[in-house]
Amino acid sequence: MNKRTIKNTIILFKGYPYKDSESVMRQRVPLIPLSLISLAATLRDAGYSIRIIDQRDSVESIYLSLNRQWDKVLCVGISALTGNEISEGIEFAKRIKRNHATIPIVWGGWHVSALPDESIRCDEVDIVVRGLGQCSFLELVRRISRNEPLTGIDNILYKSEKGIVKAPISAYPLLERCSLPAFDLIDLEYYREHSLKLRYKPVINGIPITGHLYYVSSFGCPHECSYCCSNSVFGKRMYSYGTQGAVNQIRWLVEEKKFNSMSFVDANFFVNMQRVEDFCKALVASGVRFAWDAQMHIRDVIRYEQHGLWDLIKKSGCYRVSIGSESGAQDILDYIRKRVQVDDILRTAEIINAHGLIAAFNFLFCLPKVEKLSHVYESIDLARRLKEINPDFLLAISFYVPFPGTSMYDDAVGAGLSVPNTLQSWGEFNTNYAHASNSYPWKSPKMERLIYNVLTFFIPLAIPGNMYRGTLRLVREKMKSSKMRLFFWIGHRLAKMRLNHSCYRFPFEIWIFNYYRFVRGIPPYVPGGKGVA
Ligand code: B12
Ligand code: SF4
Repeated sequence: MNKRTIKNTIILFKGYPYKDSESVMRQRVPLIPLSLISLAATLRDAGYSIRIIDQRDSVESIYLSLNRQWDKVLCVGISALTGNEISEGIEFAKRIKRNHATIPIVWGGWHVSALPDESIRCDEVDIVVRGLGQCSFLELVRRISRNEPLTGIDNILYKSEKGIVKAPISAYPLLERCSLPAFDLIDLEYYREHSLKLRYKPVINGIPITGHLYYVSSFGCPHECSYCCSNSVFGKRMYSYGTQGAVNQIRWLVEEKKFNSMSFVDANFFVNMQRVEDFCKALVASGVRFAWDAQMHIRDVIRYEQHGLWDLIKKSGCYRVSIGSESGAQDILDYIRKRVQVDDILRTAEIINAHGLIAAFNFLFCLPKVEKLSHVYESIDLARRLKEINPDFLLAISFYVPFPGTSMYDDAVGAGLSVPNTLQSWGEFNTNYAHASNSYPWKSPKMERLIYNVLTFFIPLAIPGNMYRGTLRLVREKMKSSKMRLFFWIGHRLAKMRLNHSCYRFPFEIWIFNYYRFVRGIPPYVPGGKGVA
């Protein structure tokens, strides 16, 4: 290496979450690397040169494309969620270790933050950064560039000559002082074009959608749901970017880059009411016209109603909130520490409906240790009542997949689940319920079938909505043949009878429907796993 070469480049890498062969998306739909552009912004502003690797190619071709740049590389940052992203990260790191052994490899993201001690033991990991990367990573990079010791940087673990050093955990500095994600460092047009493939609704609130984007304005959540590892990654706190800066960036993304639909993927966007009020007011004042949706906790829906904030939220472009209702059984709500009553969920639905927004209610099933058939029936009853409030409400179902760093994960292990104990083997951990659940001791195919049949077939057929998914009215509009219309009408009546009598045995309608799918070459349904709050 030329002695005068300045090592100023940081390579940021994130693999793809699904193994191609198991992909529920069936093709590589590019996922915008939010974690990488969030880290990149602060580093770039401090004068470093950033190379983001955004999953478009195989690890092999990515590695080769970097061929001439290695002399300038100061360190490599790898971001990974549990599962395949780890495998791809390790594969990439192995190649670097083989040929450029002195380049430090820093890992961050949800998995290594939840299991830092186990992760740092992996040969392909030199340093682990826990939680918010924007803050610790910059200081880390500065020390590496000056060849200084890493002592005194909180929230990291690293390998030293004396062994593994574990720095204390502390609250992060104010995120308001950090630079906003560097969207300009990636090929936004490429993501915009692909984003349209995922939309099933081309017009929202009268706005023809030209691009959909995940946007993040805050991190962390003070709640303690027992299936979610937010607390083990960010603590029970919440950190947010400055409001006006985020609104200016959103305006640029909408007006210049044509992303006029956004999902705020904050862990819990609405948790700080003052922040949301300021944010929505700033959006309205900016005049930006776009459609957005976000996750919301049941208690926040009620709180916002008490403070009269719903009209403002709607005016700022919100058209849908996703609610983690999870269950209609109080026992289960208590077990998952949702800290709400079943009646609160119904009240939530009334409020959202009264303000003319759409809610997507997520139900979580197949939990270890506690779940009984009677709980499922209670959830079915709740789901039905929610759809009766507004047939356009969406019902989303998730089947529980255990993730480390949560208390329900400990219950899953207690219930006999055998789990990996190295970072490498976590890379093989299957995050897709349909593939993984055969190894779950609490698996109940009978319960799964009931849930799937009722929530995705009988309820939508009995109480059809019209808005976002292909439910009955929409299908009927499209149907030309009167014979098909008759079939749907019969199915609708039968589904209503089933709901009225809670009778779901011998679901011959589904058998006929599946036969129809089979004849048409439509693949069978694959249940998914728990994703977000
Ligand atoms: C958008 C999203 C998706 C998208 C895209 C995922 C992707 N791979 O990009 C889709 C819809 C595809 C998806 C799918 C799934 N998801 Co998801 N998803 C999210 C969501 C809502 C936002 C992620 C995001 O982009 N955040 C914004 C970025 C900026 O934050 P970040 O990644 O945390 O990065 C920060 C820090 O972690 C850290 N950091 C991250 N990487 C690095 C690297 C270095 C070097 C450093 C220093 C720091 C660092 O610094 C960053 C900036 O502060 C999160 C919940 C959340 N609010 O974060 C869940 C979440 C990530 N998903 C989750 C799950 C379970 C899933 C699924 C498994 C669900 C399923 N069963 O099908 C699948 C498969 C995901 C997988 N295992 O790879 C879990 C992950 C748990 C885990 N241990 O991995 C989360 C955390 C939800 C939850 N609360 O449980 N998801
Ligand atoms: S599931 Fe949602 S509300 Fe519950 S702790 Fe996680 S982020 Fe917070």
